[in-house]
Amino acid sequence: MSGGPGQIELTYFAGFKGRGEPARIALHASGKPWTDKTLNFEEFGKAKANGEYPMGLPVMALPSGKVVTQSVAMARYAGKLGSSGLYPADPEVALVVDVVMDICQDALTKCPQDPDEAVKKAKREEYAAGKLKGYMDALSKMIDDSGGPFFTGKDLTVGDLVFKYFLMDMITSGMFDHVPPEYVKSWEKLVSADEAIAKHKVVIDYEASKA
Ligand SMILES: N[C@@H](CCC(=O)N[C@@H](CS)C(=O)NCC(=O)O)C(=O)O
Repeated sequence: MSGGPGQIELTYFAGFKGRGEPARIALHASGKPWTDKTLNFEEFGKAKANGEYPMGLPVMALPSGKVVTQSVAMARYAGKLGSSGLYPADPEVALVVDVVMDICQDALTKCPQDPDEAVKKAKREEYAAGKLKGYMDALSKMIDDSGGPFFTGKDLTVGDLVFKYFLMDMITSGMFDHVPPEYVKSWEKLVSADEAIAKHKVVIDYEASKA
């Protein structure tokens, strides 16, 4: 990986995949030069106190000098660069990718919070049994409809990456408070898709580039 003035720079938290990883993988697959800038929580906290990153991370600096936020938009942009095909050219296939990414954003952003831990636990359990289950069912049906292993069929897209790193990894790593890692096991198709994504050459090549 390389970078510099006039090139792409992605900034996200050090040691975290989450909302940064789909764009990182797509940038790597694009073959374009880019820089992976990471901040630890202390560095982020200081920068935020100074008025930087008002919308949080990730942040992407473009070759034009423009700086943007919004992880899904970045994944989509990165998927269009080069010839990776990670964001499909066909409008209807691209729409399916966008639907997956928007469902995953909804699943995260509608997740209830509460300062009282007992109330948060109750709200999260209700969410897992209700709305989140609905999102998981919808995603599973999309794999059924595509024939798998991925959301648009046999080709990996940024939709698959967003699904894995925003949602599946978040739950299976235990970071989704009060939603247990084994929750995902109720959706066999989603577990299989997650495994197929992890084994895809684009992901393996990216991982190897970090080693
Ligand atoms: N809609 C934004 C949300 C960004 C966001 O909330 N990022 C989190 C980390 S995943 C963050 O930086 N939180 C700390 C903050 O906003 O100060 C996106 O998808 O990029």
